[in-house]
Amino acid sequence: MNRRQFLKSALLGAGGTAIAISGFGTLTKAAPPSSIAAENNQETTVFSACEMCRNQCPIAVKVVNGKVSKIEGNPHDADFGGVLCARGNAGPSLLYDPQRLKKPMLRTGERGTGKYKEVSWDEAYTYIAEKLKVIQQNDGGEAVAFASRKGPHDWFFRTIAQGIGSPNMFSHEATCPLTRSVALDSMFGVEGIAADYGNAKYIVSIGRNWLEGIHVAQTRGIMKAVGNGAKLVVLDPRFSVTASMGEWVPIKGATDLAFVMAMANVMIAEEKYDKDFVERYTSGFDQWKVAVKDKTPEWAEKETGIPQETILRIAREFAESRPKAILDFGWRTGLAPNDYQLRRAIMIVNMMVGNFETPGGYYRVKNASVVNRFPEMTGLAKALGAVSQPAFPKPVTSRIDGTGIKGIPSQLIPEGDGAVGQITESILTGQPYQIKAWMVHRFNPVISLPESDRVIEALKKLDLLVVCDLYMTDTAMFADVILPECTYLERYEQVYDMSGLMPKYVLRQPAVPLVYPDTKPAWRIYKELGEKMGLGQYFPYADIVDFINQQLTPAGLTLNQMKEKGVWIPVGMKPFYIRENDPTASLDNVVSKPSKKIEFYSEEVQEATKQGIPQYKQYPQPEEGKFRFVQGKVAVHTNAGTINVPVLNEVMSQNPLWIHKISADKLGIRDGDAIIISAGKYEHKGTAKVTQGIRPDTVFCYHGFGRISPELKRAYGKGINDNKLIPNEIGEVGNVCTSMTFVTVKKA
Ligand SMILES: Nc1nc2c(c(=O)[nH]1)N[C@H]1C(S)=C(S)[C@@H](COP(=O)(O)OP(=O)(O)OC[C@H]3O[C@@H](n4cnc5c(=O)[nH]c(N)nc54)[C@H](O)[C@@H]3O)O[C@H]1N2
Ligand SMILES: Nc1nc2c(c(=O)[nH]1)N[C@H]1C(S)=C(S)[C@@H](COP(=O)(O)OP(=O)(O)OC[C@H]3O[C@@H](n4cnc5c(=O)[nH]c(N)nc54)[C@H](O)[C@@H]3O)O[C@H]1N2
Ligand code: SF4
Ligand SMILES: [Mo]
Repeated sequence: MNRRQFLKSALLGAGGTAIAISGFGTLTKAAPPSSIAAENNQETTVFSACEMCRNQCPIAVKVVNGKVSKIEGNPHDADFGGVLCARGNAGPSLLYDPQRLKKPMLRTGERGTGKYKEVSWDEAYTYIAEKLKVIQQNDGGEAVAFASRKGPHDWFFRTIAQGIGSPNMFSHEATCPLTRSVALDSMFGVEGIAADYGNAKYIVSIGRNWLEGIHVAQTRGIMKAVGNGAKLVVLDPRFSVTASMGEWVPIKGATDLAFVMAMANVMIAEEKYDKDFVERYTSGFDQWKVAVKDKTPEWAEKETGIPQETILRIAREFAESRPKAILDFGWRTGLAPNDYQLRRAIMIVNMMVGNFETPGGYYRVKNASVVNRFPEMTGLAKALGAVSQPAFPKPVTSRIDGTGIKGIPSQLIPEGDGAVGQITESILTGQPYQIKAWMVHRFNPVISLPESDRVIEALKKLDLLVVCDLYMTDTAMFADVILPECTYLERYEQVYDMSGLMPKYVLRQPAVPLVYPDTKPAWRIYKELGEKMGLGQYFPYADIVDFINQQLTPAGLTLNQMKEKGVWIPVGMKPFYIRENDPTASLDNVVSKPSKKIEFYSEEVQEATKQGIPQYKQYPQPEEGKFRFVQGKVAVHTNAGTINVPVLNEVMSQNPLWIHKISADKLGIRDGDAIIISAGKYEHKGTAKVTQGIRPDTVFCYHGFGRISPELKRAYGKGINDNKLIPNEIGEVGNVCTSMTFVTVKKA
């Protein structure tokens, strides 16, 4: 498919209906079932799951003569409505990209010089197994760090970590929603809380940009709400596509907590909150009242730069729309060091309008185990089974990031995630102990973690770096061993629980045979590596079909059943909100705190950070001549994952720096000019996009560009790598801090 055909299908919805307001944000609806393709080429449809980003939307893959001709949304899933985003449409372009990794490779030259030789899988496994054995013997399993983007591959990848007794397993989440997870855990005792955007009447975004940071079901929800007349208010230092759909509130970066506390102040002063909800279901309101007592709109105006009348009006409108009002809890949430307190405050204000377990509010994710707590629904859905593994050796030390240690802030870091930015520090400083090897799966630390140069320095110091990816990424180019995975269109994955208002399971299955026969799926790679390392007992499955059967049998399902539609939802169950018909219904089944209360004040947080109730912290604002540097997602790319995918690269291969016209004029910079951006000792070349759509004290670019691996032939050297400019400051609960860097800009 060339660029024109792609644009036609992705942005205009060939044969389907375009349903978004902005070209870049367009979602395309599935075409009606297409007739048998012309010229006797039989078209078949395979129901599977997308992986152009980690949302894993259900898809319908059209296959003609053993080749993927087109990908559409899976019409069997009502939450997604048969709709895909532009990146999902681009799947075939990734699948058939000749620049993909095709064979395992061993490094033959200096790190970063790109000198590799192709080897057999057996040679690659042997090399890794021998190196790890030496490290394990000399330094212990804990000297090996494992980092991956969270997902269904983790069962296999982390089995290696657990097998060698390493506690140092990290997800990418510290760069993404970690502070939100901490907030939800501390208040509800569980992270699985979601928002019912589609039914809301008033939605306030704190930098959540649904039209570019796409999640098909959420984005559709927002569009449905707005289509039904809901008001959308967007706090963002720049004018995002989402802001263009509602009221833009150009807030100063890192001051959102002041805005949220002032909303609470108004709602309490004017008694515009749901007293019954607060009394019945929550604890700690008295402490919260004290915390926000002096946080008036007048005070918040000085912090946020937003007029007090605006804050007052939004607080009133929000409270008056209750309970169908959502103050959004965000997705990429590591903006400032104490971001977890912002997320806690957001959820407290939500609970003040009683928007929990009612339509148009928040709800507990209803997976099978939650549903089975309700007698009227018992048995309609059964939980997936798990492949049972023998006991792993117990790690002999604690983790390098202190996760789980009581009495310090890292007590709050979710065990399965950790503070991934700490790996760089432990390699370079040896503190708290030395990391000697790093196993990386589906993750690109050089571009995704702050301070790229420091990450590279760390990678160069390792005894062993193993990277499993689809491309020769900016991290892979420093690896000792590169393992090529096949794409999502060529593999099965373990069945995935994607429950929302009802239980839901999603299947990924191959649509076509391997395009490059020497690539393999993760479930096979880590099983084979494990066997080579003498860890075979921890992989008790013959193949992935056996693995899936071990999951499905306890759930009363079969693989053939899953293949039919690609998704499974319980027969005879409807989406449900516990308080829809009875606003006093018990929430004991969904609030997982031992107190069974939604905890505004948290003893656990108090113990960890001495701030059991959110307190405001003032951070510096840019001085004259400097700018706050913020970043974000673009609709046609996924993070740093798709910039080299042919059709997506053709649509967008650069990320100019947004700068306000007034600021640009002062610096003599015109639209399209070459510029130099500086932050402390780091510098980056770029081009300027002069716009009115940003605060004059802020600059912005889309994330994921400025790639340094020459093997990414289309993406190499184009655009700005934001993380080259951002220091590796680790936030209070292990999060990255991506909105705290000040830069200067000059004409090149
Ligand atoms: N098309 C597409 N969709 C995606 C992704 C993708 O890469 N491409 N990635 C997925 C992933 S991994 C994620 S985490 C989500 C992210 O989804 P979002 O969290 O919605 O997206 P971002 O674009 O990262 O950030 C949103 C906005 O935060 C603003 N911002 C920066 N600092 C501040 C601040 O201090 N205060 C306020 N109020 N705003 C601030 C930025 O200007 C930006 O517009 O999107 C997901 N969906
Ligand atoms: N400064 C700054 N930093 C950020 C952000 C920001 O906005 N600003 N955003 C942050 C956010 S929200 C996130 S989620 C992270 C994302 O950072 P990462 O977790 O690194 O995610 P991606 O860049 O999406 O992709 C990682 C790698 O997965 C590979 N990949 C894709 N599919 C497969 C597959 O099937 N198998 C294997 N083995 N590999 C695959 C891709 O080729 C890519 O190299 O970045 C974070 N970093
Ligand atoms: S949001 Fe788009 S890219 Fe991500 S899984 Fe869904 S269709 Fe694929
Ligand atoms: Mo993310």
